[in-house]
Order: sequence, then structure tokens, then C-alpha cells
Amino acid sequence: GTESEDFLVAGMTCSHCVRSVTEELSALDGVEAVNVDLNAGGVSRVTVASSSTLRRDDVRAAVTEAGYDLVPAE
Ligand code: 9UX
Repeated sequence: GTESEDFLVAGMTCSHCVRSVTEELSALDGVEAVNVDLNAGGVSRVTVASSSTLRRDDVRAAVTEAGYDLVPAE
């Protein structure tokens, strides 16, 4: 089934940032939906719904590719 997982991403400040991160994460295997709760200039919560288990390294790589920083797990 589909499960959602939250990640924290720093550095996003506008809707274009949101789109970049969403597009990169959407390209990962099994990802069905991405939601970004934008906190401009701060840390934004990114929720990823996936039908397969997400690997944190893959998520980090996608966020980095988009130009932002995955915040270490809480
Ligand atoms: Mo524009 Mo959002 O450079 O960082 S994409 S503000």
C-alpha cells in the first residue's frame, strides 16, 4: 500500500523552489504524491507518499539535485 513519510528541507523560499523539489522527488521509484508545507527561509516539511519504501539516501540526493538541503532526522 501507499505510505507517507515526512522530511525536513531547508532553503526553499518560493513556489518555484517547491516545484523543483516536488519534481525531483516525484521521479523516485514508487512516489505517488509530494506535498510541501513551505516555510520560506526556514525549514519546510515535505510529505512524500510512496508505494515502495523510500531510501533516505535517495531522498537526500533528490533534494540536493533540486538545490536544497535535507535536514538530519529529528
Ligand atoms: Mo528563486 Mo525559490 O531562485 O528559491 S526558486 S526564490
